[in-house]
Amino acid sequence: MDMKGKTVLITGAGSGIGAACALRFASEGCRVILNGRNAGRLAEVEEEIRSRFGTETLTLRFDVRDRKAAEEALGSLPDEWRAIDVLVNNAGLALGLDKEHEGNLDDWETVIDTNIKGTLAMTRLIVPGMVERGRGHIINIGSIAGDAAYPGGSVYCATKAAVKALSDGLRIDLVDTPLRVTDIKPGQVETDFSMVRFHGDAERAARVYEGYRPLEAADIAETVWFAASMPEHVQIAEMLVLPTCQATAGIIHKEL
Ligand code: NDP
Ligand code: 8X3
Repeated sequence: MDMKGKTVLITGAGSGIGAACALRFASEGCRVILNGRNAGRLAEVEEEIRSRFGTETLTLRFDVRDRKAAEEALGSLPDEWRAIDVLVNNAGLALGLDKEHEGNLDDWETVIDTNIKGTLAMTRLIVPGMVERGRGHIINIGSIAGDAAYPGGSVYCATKAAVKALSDGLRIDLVDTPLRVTDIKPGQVETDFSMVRFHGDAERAARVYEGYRPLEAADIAETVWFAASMPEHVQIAEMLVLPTCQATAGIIHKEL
């Protein structure tokens, strides 16, 4: 479908998959609303979009866990930015790789609040407008982690299983509308994800991607773009996207 001039809101757009999605949509003439918490990183993405593509962007800096802040930020949108066509619920994280009976409850609360409640709040705030306008696409960034638990991943995996359930449920609830719902489920993508997961331990984070070629953020952005740009009668419900050397969350062929 013709995406030129469409308005796309991407959460967690200051880095990784979110930033790559922002660039991909902007490269096709979409107007992108960038969300995240880190003003500096968002400004860099905004600048790159302006200099490379010259398309319009707008930054809404808020924490997706803060419902009130999200509501206020969306309420502050100028009229010409209000009709959001595509919502990419991308903001998310894992913290730690601990056994379920040993991990840090505060970290887990952050993960649950961001990945599940943040996604849900954004959906609740933006989808009613899409329904009123009779058009819109919600693209949630799930994970292979949502398909099956792996050692030390139980809470993160549970949140991504929840993203799948929220996506499936929303698709059911919107079945009598022209809206589309997609769950993109990446395997290993080299981003800041592991640095965040391991609380800034760069060596441990780098080891995650050693000995094989992981996906790049741009690979996932391509699949997000694909889903968004398909003809209106085509709904990509779900896409599991892995590096060629990955078979399951735990089975990755590495040459170390
Ligand atoms: P990054 O850490 O690069 O990106 C995560 C982004 O989310 C950051 O820009 C961060 O920005 C933002 N974010 C985190 N918490 C919040 C919050 N509370 N409010 C607003 N923004 C927030 O990692 P990825 O790009 O890899 O992760 C993007 C998504 O992809 C996540 O949902 C992740 O679970 C998922 N994913 C990643 C995979 C991988 O292997 N990398 C595989 C499968 C799924 P800031 O901190 O500045 O707010
Ligand atoms: C991120 C991929 O396998 O580390 O969702 O959980 S994994």
